[in-house]
Amino acid sequence: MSEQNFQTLGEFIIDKQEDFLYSTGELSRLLSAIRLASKMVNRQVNKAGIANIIGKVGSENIQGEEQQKLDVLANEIFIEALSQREVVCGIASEENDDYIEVKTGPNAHLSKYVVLIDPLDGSSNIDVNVSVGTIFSIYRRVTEPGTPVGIEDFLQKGVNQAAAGYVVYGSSTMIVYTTGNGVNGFTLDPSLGTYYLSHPAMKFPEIGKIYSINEGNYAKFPQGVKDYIKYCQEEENDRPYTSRYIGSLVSDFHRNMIKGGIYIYPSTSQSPNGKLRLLYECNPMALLAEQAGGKCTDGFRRILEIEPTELHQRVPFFCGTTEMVEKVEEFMQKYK
Ligand code: P6P
Repeated sequence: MSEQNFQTLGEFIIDKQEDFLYSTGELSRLLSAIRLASKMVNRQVNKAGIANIIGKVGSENIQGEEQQKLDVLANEIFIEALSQREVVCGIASEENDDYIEVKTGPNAHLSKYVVLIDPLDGSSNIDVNVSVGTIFSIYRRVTEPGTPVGIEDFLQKGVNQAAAGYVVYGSSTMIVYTTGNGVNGFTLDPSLGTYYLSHPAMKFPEIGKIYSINEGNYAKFPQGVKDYIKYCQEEENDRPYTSRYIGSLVSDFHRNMIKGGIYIYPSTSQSPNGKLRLLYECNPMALLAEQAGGKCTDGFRRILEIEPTELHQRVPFFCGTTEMVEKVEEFMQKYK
């Protein structure tokens, strides 16, 4: 089928607009702003190897991680694209210590949405040319429109998300997102700058045989995780499974959703809450996983039901094919 017969992301957003309760077109404009920003980041990611933006800016973010220039640039691009269109009243980012109240014009504070982003997840892979991604999470504000946005607008359970998704800057660039009616994937044609619907109604396969975890931390894992890793490696029934770990959550998740698999970033003896951040990594990926028929927990609790207490809080993360998540939970339960 020739390209012009595929639905574009812009057409899809408009077509699905009536799915949003009391649709005013605001969420559509928000998603369009994310689409634009993703193309601008994609352009920078694709030339990172040659432009002088590679390497470190010498500054650190709240996580104490050295900020790669592309991290900082991606953050600026998304914040600018979202703020200038007054489609959100507030933004929180992995790269910013506190949330941002959007005051670019007379209408921003009337917007009913806030966005939380990890503008360039997996950025340690940038200078070795491995895939990276952007993760976004969208909520309706809980404070009164017209009043200043507050922390309570961001500290919402993941189950309240209005939309969530990611951009994967890989062998091709894709946007994958949900507004609560399934998961759809769009691939960018860079020659046109147009995203086309390439992966409609994405679903985890019933069976998964890929496990993604940084086994270098094996000695620090909880016993239940150690037991599960050994289970994956046993020669029995459909095992051993395949170990695949890119070191980029978006890429590992994307592959596992297409092929079937589980991604685990558990607590360790050094980091009792693991590494991944609840609000702008775990919650959006958890909504996508559940919308695609998968499961996502912290080893015991549904991620989407966790009550947030801090903007940058971390949680252990088990996400993917339902039967694989339930199997590792069985091992975790033994040592509860
Ligand atoms: P480690 C990237 O920093 C990230 O947040 C995820 O994208 C990735 O899966 C994980 O951390 C990698 O962490 O400790 O295995 O290098």
